[in-house]
Amino acid sequence: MAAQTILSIIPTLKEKHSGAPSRLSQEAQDVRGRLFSNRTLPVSRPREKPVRLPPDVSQEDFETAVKELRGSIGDENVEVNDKDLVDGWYIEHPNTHDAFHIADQEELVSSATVYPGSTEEVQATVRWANKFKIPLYPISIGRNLGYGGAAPRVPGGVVVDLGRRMHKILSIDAENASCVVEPGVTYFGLYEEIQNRKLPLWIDTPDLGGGSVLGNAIDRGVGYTPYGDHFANHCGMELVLPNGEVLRTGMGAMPGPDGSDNPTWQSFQHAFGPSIDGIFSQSNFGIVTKMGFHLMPETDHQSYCFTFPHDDDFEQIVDLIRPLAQKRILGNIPQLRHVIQEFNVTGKRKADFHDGTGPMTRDEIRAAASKMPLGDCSWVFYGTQYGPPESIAAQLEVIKNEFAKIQGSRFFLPSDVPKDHYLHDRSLVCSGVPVLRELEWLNWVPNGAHLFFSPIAPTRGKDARTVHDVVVAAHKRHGFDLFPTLCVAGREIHYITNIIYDRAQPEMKARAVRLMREMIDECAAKGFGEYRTHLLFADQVASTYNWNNSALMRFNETIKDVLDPNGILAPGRNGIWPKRFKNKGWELKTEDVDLANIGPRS
Ligand code: EUG
Repeated sequence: MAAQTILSIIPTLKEKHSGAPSRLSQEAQDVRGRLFSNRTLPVSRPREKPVRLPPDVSQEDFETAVKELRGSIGDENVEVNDKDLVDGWYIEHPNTHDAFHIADQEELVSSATVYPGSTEEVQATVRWANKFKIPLYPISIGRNLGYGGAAPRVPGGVVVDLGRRMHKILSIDAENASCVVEPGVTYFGLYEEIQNRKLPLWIDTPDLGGGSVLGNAIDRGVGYTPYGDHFANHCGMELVLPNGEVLRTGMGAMPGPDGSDNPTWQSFQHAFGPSIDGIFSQSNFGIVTKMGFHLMPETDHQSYCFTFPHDDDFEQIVDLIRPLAQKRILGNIPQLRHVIQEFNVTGKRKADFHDGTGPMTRDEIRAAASKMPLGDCSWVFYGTQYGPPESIAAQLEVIKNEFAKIQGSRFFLPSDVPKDHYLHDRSLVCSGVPVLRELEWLNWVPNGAHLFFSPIAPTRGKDARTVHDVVVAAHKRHGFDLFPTLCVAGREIHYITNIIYDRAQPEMKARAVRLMREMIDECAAKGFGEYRTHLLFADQVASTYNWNNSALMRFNETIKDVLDPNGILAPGRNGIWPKRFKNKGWELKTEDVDLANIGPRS
């Protein structure tokens, strides 16, 4: 047992931009207690290696550079990363490395963290990086967990923690139903502000509410109200280019009268000329400092779930969802989960259901499920309908009639399940209330960490089956429990599987890497690619999008080298390497299952 610390008070949103809202203080404390009691690792260990310097920068030049940056944006706003690394947990998370390290904890670390306080200070930081040829890695909050967290792709890069000092909600326009935020505004923060102002607006939150609204959108994350496509619902950006110039996109490119912001900036995304916003998502072409979003007017809603008895109902479920989603009878992007997830949203451990290290057997899953509120089943569909009650009732009739085609399916409302059942949290998330519930997954194994595999499949039973079969076989080969969550739209599925591993077990981490590498290649061989990935798998995923001699990557690299000739901005992000780094041994491909010594191989 690891009982080694006097636990600190968890910061609230009032105390810290990345804190937990006070309405969730008790829940945060409980979940942290469960996570820490399932931890065998010490809080931190003495560093074995010295400060990781940026590539090709001497100790002396690094010190000169740090001194100069301190002079320009303030001593307290540049921190050298020389202290012990603390993984912490979701609310008290690091900005120095990936809390859920999949390589060695000390491998993917920054040399320093910078805290700019304004767009001008971001510009100053970018100009400084160009002068000293130091790679930057911007984060908003640093909670891109499962995809790399706060870690820079190039060890020794300087993390630009935008959120610490840039976390203002710049505006909320109740009539236009929109807002403009800085990088450090979390879903929690935006939600609480709207409640405080008593505005009849919803935000759209992902499953966990601590992420950056801006950061998640530029990584093209999703949520679960009708406004769930976060990038699609953005409207206008301000960003700093790698040469230090500031640019506004959309209508924001036209000045408003008398030096004001353009009055239609949050009204129309596309404006005039090429639509360039997209190239600043999942890229390393600019640092977004402000971003507008559309907000949904609040409405009545009803969450519910259906269970389906057999694993083999899978194709039929997918085929029944397709027309319902295309016709927009389904109100949001529903989630289809395997029943095994009923266990890990309770905070229980694998050890509560299974002896030994291998995956739970189907019989064990069945036995445990039969004692749970939804009973023995295979697939659980979580949906939500929106609008006036009469219209919700009519929609639900259509949906029930469709799913009744699967023998043994059952329908549940929140009132049918106990107060602590996950359906109640689903109902919150699907009406834009950010929560922490999904953190419970991490209790599955000691020192729980996670990694997402996120392929896109067409919404067609046989195609979804193809992806599912690859994933099932690969998990079996590598001895991992399989936790599929399918976010099903009318034409495509974000097939998300969450690989849960023990951070204290290098052997298990190595297996997770192999599992990822194999799933990426096997899916690609059948034509299925990921929508997003952990930064250490980005090269491999990017290389699967190689139609016509990698025309897409060549185009991206062309843009990169024009915008960022010194290669200072997030080299390697999403597999895009500037010429200074390209083909010098930084890329990590299928054969790179050993993630020690990331960087040029001697
Ligand atoms: C989830 C969904 C995602 C993602 C990561 C996690 C859901 C987990 C649809 O995208 O990228 C329960």
